Amino acid sequence: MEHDNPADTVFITGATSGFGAATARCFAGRGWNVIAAGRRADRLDALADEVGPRLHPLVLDIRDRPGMEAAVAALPATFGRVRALVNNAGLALGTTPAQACSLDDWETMVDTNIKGLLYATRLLLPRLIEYGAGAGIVNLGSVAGNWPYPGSHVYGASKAFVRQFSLNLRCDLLGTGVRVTNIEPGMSESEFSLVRFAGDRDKYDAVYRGAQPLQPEDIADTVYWVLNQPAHININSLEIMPVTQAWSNFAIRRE
Ligand code: NDP
Ligand code: 8X3
Repeated sequence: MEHDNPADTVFITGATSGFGAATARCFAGRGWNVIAAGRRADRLDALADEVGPRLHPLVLDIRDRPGMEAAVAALPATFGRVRALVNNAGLALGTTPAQACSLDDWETMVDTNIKGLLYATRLLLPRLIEYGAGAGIVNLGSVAGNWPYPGSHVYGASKAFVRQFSLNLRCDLLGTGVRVTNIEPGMSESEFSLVRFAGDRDKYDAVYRGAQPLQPEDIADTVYWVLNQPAHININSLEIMPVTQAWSNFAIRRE
């Protein structure tokens, strides 16, 4: 049972590639208005050309709090009735062990995955609450927020923050009708691994070689499904892996 309303708007962060771009196409293709946010203006322009006037490109850096405040305050009226926020923008930088990796990279992950997500959430909550029943926030967590692995340190911890923040938000939003979901994907094929390995194509290929990773469209369809459940249903969290991925044994250091 779906509740599409042509006047409904979804605000998607990180819409220039991967999950975000696929989600923008998915919602626009089903009649929603889409605010597509990200830093790369050329990508957003191309998406706007492809999708048409249903898509409002919004060039922004989610780490820039004053810029975020100004952008949300200046949303055009036709895109102002926001029913859904997809907090998707995020990144992992490297898999170097904690004791050797860059403090700048840690700060970038915290500023993007945690603080940027907080800015978008807090700034859009009044509009979502005004919409009421049927509104929702979908956060892009990760299996890395649930399970440890070497080199995940701040990235995984930032996603654990997103998971707990999602659950805590539900408590505060009780009675507003606004739903909150944390989607926790496993290995997915996107620019994520190019960003993580600083553009190293060999390392990117090695991540996916011989496996069948999730595709951005798989996650987009899941986001769409979550946000189009009947208004009385809240999907709290969804952990999704490709069939070709599973857990492994504990590591043991032996002398
Ligand atoms: P991509 O690298 O393809 O997309 C990341 C998006 O985030 C881009 O659109 C990028 O846009 C945007 N972004 C990054 N930093 C900023 C910023 N400071 N301001 C605004 N936008 C920003 O990766 P995915 O699509 O795979 O990842 C999307 C989300 O899903 C992330 O949160 C990621 O952690 C999570 N995830 C990914 C998994 C995977 O294996 N791929 C698995 C589990 C979770 P731009 O650079 O133009 O600003
Ligand atoms: C991305 C999935 O396993 O590379 O969040 O951390 S993983």
